[in-house]
Amino acid sequence: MSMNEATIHYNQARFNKSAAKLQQCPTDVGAEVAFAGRSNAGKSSAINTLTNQTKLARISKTPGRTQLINFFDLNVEGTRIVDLPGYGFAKVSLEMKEHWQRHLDDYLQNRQCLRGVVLVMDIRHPMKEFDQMMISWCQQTGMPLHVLMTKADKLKKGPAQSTVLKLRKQLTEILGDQVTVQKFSSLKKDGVDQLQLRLNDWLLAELDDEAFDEDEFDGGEAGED
Ligand SMILES: Nc1nc2c(ncn2[C@@H]2O[C@H](COP(=O)(O)OP(=O)(O)O)[C@@H](O)[C@H]2O)c(=O)[nH]1
Ligand SMILES: [Mg+2]
Repeated sequence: MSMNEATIHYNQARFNKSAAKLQQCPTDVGAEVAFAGRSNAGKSSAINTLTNQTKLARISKTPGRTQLINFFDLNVEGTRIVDLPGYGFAKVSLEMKEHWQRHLDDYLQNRQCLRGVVLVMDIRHPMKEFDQMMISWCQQTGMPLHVLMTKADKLKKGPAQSTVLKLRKQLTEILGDQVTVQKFSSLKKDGVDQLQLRLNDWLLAELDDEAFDEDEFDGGEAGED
């Protein structure tokens, strides 16, 4: 057990702010995890289910905010979850799409406190173009990736499980242990514990490391001299 007693209570997540560009994001310190996914994949529902709140995603759905990056603070200081803008809405202009893409790129390329990406896919429609784009980006940057195959309640247990196993195998071949894949259902609240454990790993890792370093220092272990 680590010395660090911090526990994240996801149900205490609170809206912090929306950002239209990188300079408007909260100060780039601490640790955050970003949720990405195609429009309608089930991202907002997943965030609601994770936090056991209905208000959070409503905030992200407020007109004008759907194309912004929305930040939610967690109870452990400096930890956040981030709702990235949905992708694939047909009704916006090409110009808007390009603006959005630059904005998202900017965030992904520059955000130092980003610890991992949760990529939300509809289990019935995995690996669309946007998903492949996010996966290549994670591969190029070494960013840890957790794939949430949601709406699992729409498939029978056997097919749902085999879809997960197949994608896990495929992605592990490319990304090794940088990637994890799970099934999820917001409707059935299935997979919440597994998601929380993955997020805890990312969000608390650094805090644990700091506690660990301190332990070693206090322990006065012999240095190499
Ligand atoms: N059956 C089922 N429907 C879901 C699930 N998650 C989301 N949905 C539905 O899928 C639609 C899109 O969900 P939403 O969370 O708004 O997707 P977003 O655009 O990715 O944020 C809505 O009608 C949801 O009710 C799920 O786990 N099971
Ligand atoms: Mg949404």
